[in-house]
Amino acid sequence: MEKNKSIYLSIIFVVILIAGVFIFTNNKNEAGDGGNNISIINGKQIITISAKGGYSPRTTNAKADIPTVIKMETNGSFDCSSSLAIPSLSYRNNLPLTGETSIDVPPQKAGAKLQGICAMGMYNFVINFN
Ligand SMILES: [Cu+2]
Repeated sequence: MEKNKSIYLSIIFVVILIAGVFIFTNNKNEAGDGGNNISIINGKQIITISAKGGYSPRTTNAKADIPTVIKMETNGSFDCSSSLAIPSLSYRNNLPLTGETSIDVPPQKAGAKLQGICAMGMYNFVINFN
């Protein structure tokens, strides 16, 4: 009986640990969401997204109906997130290992959604226009 109890406690411990890691990782991904990565300069909307071991922020809520530039920032990005495709813009490019790459985006309609994805399809980001 004592043995069953310790197995039971071990299982609870592991479940709490996994839940903790999951919550922590989610919080990290949400950081920067909500328009912090957007600035408007001379009537142009600049959306900054970093590419290194994935994309950050994963979700951006942007304005519809204005000219937009996506500024991809890389910084020693040796992983495949530097190999970027944005299918709905027919965009495909190998970003420099370190640097900034501007991608011109025509004004998007409200409700439009742009998805960026790495060459192998394991990392992605989404920009929602509203
Ligand atoms: Cu990839």
